[in-house]
Amino acid sequence: MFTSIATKACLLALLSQKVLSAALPHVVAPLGSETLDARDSVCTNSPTTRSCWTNGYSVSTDMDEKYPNTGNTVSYNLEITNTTLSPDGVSRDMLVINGQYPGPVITANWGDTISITVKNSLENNGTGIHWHGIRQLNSNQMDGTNGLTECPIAPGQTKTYTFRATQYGTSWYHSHYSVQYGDGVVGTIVIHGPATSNYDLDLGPLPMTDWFHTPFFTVNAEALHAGGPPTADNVLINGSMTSSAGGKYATTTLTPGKKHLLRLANTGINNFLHVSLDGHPFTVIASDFTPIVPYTTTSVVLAVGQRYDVIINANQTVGNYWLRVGTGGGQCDGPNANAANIRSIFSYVGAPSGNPTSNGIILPTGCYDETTVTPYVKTNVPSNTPTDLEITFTQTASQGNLVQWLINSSAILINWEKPTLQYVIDGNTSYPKSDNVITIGTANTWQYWVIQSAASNPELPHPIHLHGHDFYVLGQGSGAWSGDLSTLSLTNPIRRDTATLPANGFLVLAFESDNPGAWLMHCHIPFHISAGLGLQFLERPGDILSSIGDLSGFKQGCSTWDSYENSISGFDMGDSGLKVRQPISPRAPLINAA
Ligand SMILES: *[C@@H]1O[C@H](CO)[C@@H](O)[C@H](O)[C@H]1NC(C)=O
Ligand SMILES: *[C@@H]1O[C@H](CO)[C@@H](O)[C@H](O)[C@H]1NC(C)=O
Ligand SMILES: *[C@@H]1O[C@H](CO)[C@@H](O)[C@H](O)[C@H]1NC(C)=O
Ligand SMILES: *[C@@H]1O[C@H](CO)[C@@H](O)[C@H](O)[C@H]1NC(C)=O
Ligand SMILES: *[C@@H]1O[C@H](CO)[C@@H](O)[C@H](O)[C@H]1NC(C)=O
Ligand SMILES: *[C@@H]1O[C@H](CO)[C@@H](O)[C@H](O)[C@H]1NC(C)=O
Ligand SMILES: [Cu+2]
Repeated sequence: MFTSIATKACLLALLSQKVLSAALPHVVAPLGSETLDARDSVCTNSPTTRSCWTNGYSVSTDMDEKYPNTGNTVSYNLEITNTTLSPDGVSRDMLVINGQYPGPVITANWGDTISITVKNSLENNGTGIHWHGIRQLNSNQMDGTNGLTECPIAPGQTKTYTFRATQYGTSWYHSHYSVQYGDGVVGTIVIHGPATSNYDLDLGPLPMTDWFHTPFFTVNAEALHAGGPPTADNVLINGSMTSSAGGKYATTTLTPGKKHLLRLANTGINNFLHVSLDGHPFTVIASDFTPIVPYTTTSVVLAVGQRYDVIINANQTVGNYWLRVGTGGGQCDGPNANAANIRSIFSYVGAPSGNPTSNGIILPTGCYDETTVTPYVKTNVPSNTPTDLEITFTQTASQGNLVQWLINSSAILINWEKPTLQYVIDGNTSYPKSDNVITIGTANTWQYWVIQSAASNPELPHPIHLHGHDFYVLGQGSGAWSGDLSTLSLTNPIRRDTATLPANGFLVLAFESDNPGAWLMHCHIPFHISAGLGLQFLERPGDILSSIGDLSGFKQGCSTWDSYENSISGFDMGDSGLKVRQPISPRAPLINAA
């Protein structure tokens, strides 16, 4: 669609980008006063020219509109198995990828095609992998969302997910089969691309997650009937932590005098995570997949699903330094039994062995998003009135204190045997009410939503994640949104794939209908999506089949899943609570999402 640019001049890329932008209401600004090199005539990425990429692409490129065609395909095989591991010294049954936890880092270059074959070697669960934050442009059936874009992968079966890396930066992938990722089916994604600040070395991802010692299906089943969030046992940093049973601190090596890129990701369940490194401020250069104007801070906070790319300058005395991680504090995100002791070690080459003795800041607490986030590529969003999405909460004594989170009075509950794409194939628009389908018919228009959490709800924030798009955060605050359009932030608003709906507050979002598909939007806390806090945008159903092409994999997947599910008498979907209403039913709790 985009003419290839023979020259390597980024300036030409910028010009061509502006022409392309005319088709959409994007406003792509020229480079500002930042001391970057994107206008270099030879735009080759190097430690001193990280804003450049190659072949006319740079950090100034609007990746919603344009991305390189490398012609390369990177391939991975992921096998999901049931095993026993002890990430923090406490041994437990886990469901893991390729025998390791976390799973392998999926690494590609911006513009590559990624092809990942997932084999389900579990005995008693389906599976399906979602590639968090990946836009899946015209590849909705590769989104890995059981019950929307695919049937689960049955035991013994495989599915190959093929999609384009249209964005660059840091993300993660995880099972979208009920709450399975809480038992270990998680890994990280690195898409190499340009950056808004220079660095020498890429340390790769540092995934962090709150952690339970009890199998997560059990934790979730109890949470759905409990009076508040369960207490997590620990937080794992890069898959490791200490506990009274042993374990060890994860270690990351720093090279003296070098600037290091570190890719922080909250791959967790319930806890917000505040992160700092003793003696080393962070220069933050990306939030989720969005490059941002760099800012420097002593700590960052990540909601579940969020990522920050930060640069660490190893210019301190050669030695060992603590990375400190704290939670929201327990009032807003659920208690964590080891919250006061979460650390990992950053060790300079040449440092003596032994634990650090460094001093650091007292970490902030609370559950909120970073606010000093300004996208590097500027987009202005036209003003318009958002449609209400009302979040309410019920706990029903007659159903064993069943917890439900509802959107416009409906808790999402999907059918693994009949994903939304099947409705599209059938031309059937009679979606069950509890599928929470919102149809968006018109192409390439702005869609506006205000997610409003009722004043009577439990005082919990919700990290809201949208599949298939980065959204723009036009408003975010406590209490009821005033409805005053002049309060919205429309000039280069924060753009990302996960943002916090404050407790009893509001979140105003916008995105463009530029990607046909069934896209889930949901709270990323497994307990909450399991209790219903999700909906799906069925975006341009008339354009979906022509955009996604071959459906043989989808059909084959549903055929093997249906045989599997029907072969088990009284197949247990897990306790979504709604089991009380439908004891043996093909309707599954959509969990987790992400
Ligand atoms: C994992 O193994 C345990 C112990 O054999 C079994 O109870 C459980 O059902 C297995 N889980 C899955 C998802 O196959
Ligand atoms: C998945 O496996 C776990 C055990 O590992 C079990 O508790 C759960 O019920 C299974 N759920 C489904 C829906 O298959
Ligand atoms: C995380 O752990 C893996 C496996 O040990 C290691 O290769 C990687 O370098 C670690 N990442 C960081 C940022 O320390
Ligand atoms: C070390 O690097 C940080 C971050 O770039 C900078 O703020 C600080 O001034 C540097 N310190 C020294 C001693 O050079
Ligand atoms: C949700 O309910 C509100 C209040 O009744 C209504 O204004 C809004 O249109 C509904 N949203 C959708 C997507 O139907
Ligand atoms: C449409 O879907 C509904 C809900 O699954 C189903 O009951 C109905 O039979 C379907 N209609 C057609 C024509 O397939
Ligand atoms: Cu939530």
